Amino acid sequence: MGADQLGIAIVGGGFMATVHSRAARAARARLVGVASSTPEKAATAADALGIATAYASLDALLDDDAVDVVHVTTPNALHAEQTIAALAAGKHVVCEKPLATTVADAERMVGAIGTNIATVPFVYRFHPMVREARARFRDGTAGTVLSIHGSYLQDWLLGADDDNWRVDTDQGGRSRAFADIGSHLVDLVEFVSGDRVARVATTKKTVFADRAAHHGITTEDAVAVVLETVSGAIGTLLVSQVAPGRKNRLHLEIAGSAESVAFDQEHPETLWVGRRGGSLLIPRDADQLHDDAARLCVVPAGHPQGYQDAFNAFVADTYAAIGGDTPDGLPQFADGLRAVRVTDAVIDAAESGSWIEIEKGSRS
Ligand code: SOE
Repeated sequence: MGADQLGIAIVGGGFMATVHSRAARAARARLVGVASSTPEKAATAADALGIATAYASLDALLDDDAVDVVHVTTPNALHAEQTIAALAAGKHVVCEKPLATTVADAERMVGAIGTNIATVPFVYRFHPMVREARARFRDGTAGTVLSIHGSYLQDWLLGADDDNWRVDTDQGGRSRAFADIGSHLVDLVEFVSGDRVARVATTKKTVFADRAAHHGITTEDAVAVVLETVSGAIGTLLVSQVAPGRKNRLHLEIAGSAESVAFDQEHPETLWVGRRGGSLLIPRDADQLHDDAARLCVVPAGHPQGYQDAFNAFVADTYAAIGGDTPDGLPQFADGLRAVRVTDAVIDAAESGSWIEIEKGSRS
């Protein structure tokens, strides 16, 4: 079934619903309808997204045979129930990250997949220069992984008046900054390096216990992680949503025994490659890239690609998988579960003050 035969429905009406709808349209799929927390909010979202049908409920959406794929873009605590219902109704699912607020819920979601396609938008994997970085570790050019240094910094929650459902444990889960954006970072660490986080030690900070609408907040504004990988590499991650001037600055540098690679999501058109005998900045020029990176170049070098292009590529690969293809690097529910496991360990490590082991590593 080609993407142009797929009927798409979206659950939720916020910023991410808009991003998902643009990507579905770019894939030439049919946007059939929207459901939200109330019929009125569904109608507002349908109008804003230019989609014909506003469903009275999720059940009404799932009863619609015209819907083949459900994009779940609601608050984290709703993902498990809504996704499992959609899978049970025979729908394919794209569920926003974090996949769930607990490992148990994420495991239930993985268990409910059956023969459906179920993906999670770790979309930074779809920047071509991320694929180039990954290719240099996969083919041995960069050597073995020695150290990892990553950060993901934002400032949209810098003020006490800044508020969002994510700060609320009941809607977002026990972790906020790491679950929300650290999940992207740790996914990218493992995706690019080909290594896996074995154990973590953490410290975290909640700057505002009281915000405009939420009080007694315990979820973290910032979190610092020391990690060791299964292969024995070491690393540090800093994740903060209270870093003035940083809007969506995901930065990852991995040192291999032959080359370092560094990627900055706010400047995705180049990849820094560091060598003892001199370093270079590789441009996003399909002719100079590994095949898996070149395939994601949709405009020539010098015409910058960005976040929505990466999202579009993720959705296009999801729909291709529904059509029977096996696109390389597609983040599926198992990857979403992985990120939830690491997030859980990060918070456990902060609360215990001890290293938390996720899996056996060469140093543990
Ligand atoms: C807010 O932190 C947010 O929209 C995240 O939820 C997204 O996953 C990230 O890509 C951009 O920032």
